[in-house]
Amino acid sequence: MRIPEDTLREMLRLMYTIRAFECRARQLFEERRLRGSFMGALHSYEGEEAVAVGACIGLRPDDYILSTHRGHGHCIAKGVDVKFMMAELLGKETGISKGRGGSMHMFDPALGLLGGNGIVGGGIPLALGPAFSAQYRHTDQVTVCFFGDGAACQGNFHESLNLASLWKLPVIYICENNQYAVTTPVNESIAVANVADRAAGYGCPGEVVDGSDVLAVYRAVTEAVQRARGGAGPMLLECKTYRYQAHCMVIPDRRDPQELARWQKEHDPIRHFERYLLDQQIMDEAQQSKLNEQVHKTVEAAVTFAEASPLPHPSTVAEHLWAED
Ligand SMILES: Cc1ncc(C[n+]2csc(CCOP(=O)(O)OP(=O)(O)O)c2C)c(N)n1
Ligand SMILES: [Mg+2]
Repeated sequence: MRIPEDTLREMLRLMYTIRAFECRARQLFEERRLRGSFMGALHSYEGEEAVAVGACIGLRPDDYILSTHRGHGHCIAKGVDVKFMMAELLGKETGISKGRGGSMHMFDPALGLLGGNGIVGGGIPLALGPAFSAQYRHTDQVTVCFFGDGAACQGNFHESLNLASLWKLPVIYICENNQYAVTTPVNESIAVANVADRAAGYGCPGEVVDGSDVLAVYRAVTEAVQRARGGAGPMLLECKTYRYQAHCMVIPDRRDPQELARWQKEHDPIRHFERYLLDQQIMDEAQQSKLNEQVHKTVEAAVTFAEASPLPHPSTVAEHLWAED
């Protein structure tokens, strides 16, 4: 599969953007927490960038995604402007969810982003809806449903995969196996070696993918999307990955620091892809650092935009609660 060079450069730009956004969001959280101006919890996607980017870069704007509590990477990869995301984090009227949602509830139907979810596994049954709708309307839109290894242990995972497979719904299930659910390691919660192995129980294909390799994710998702668009039904992809930060900003990290250091040294998705682009002479080091600099400027401009934006006016508290708004 030949990937155009512009697409490869865009993949790097998106991964840089996710990392820079997450890093800046953490700083803001730390600075602003006591003033109460940061909305809700914050779960960093640093380390997992290749999954969102590899999965979303080949999707069409009218394809749907369902995100999670750790969802900023999904939103950026699906095309949301970081200034509207930053404004959402600060609860501002200009935020992507008009300041009502915060980190876990970013939503933009125009981009096919059907929302994050504070309920672990909450997006898994919801994905059946847009997938059924696309099948019923005879469009060839697909739905990509992201969830974690912890979410894969919820009962609704089993019910949903069974139904999706039975009805051949166009869903691509992407399990982001970052090895932990808060502090519980996967080998203490999942009986089989791979979440993808469970696909056999639903009569659909399952595949383990290197989640630190954006091209591997892209190839696997492209194949799954082609299948789903062609009416062959769902597929379960398990992307093995690792998060670089604690579960969230208020829970101490109990993982082995050496394990984290090993993942960062051997599997960093950005370093890995930068090296590939250099080796293939698609970008040189100067172009990479210029791109990274531009991304940091964009994220900084997003902070300025968010800080300058107004809070929602109290008189609008009842607005945007229902679909007709
Ligand atoms: C139904 C439900 N149970 C528990 C929680 C608390 N909780 C928030 S995140 C999380 C762990 C989720 O792990 P995983 O699905 O692997 O996602 P990760 O955080 O690793 O990305 C838990 C238990 C919740 N939000 N919702
Ligand atoms: Mg996890």
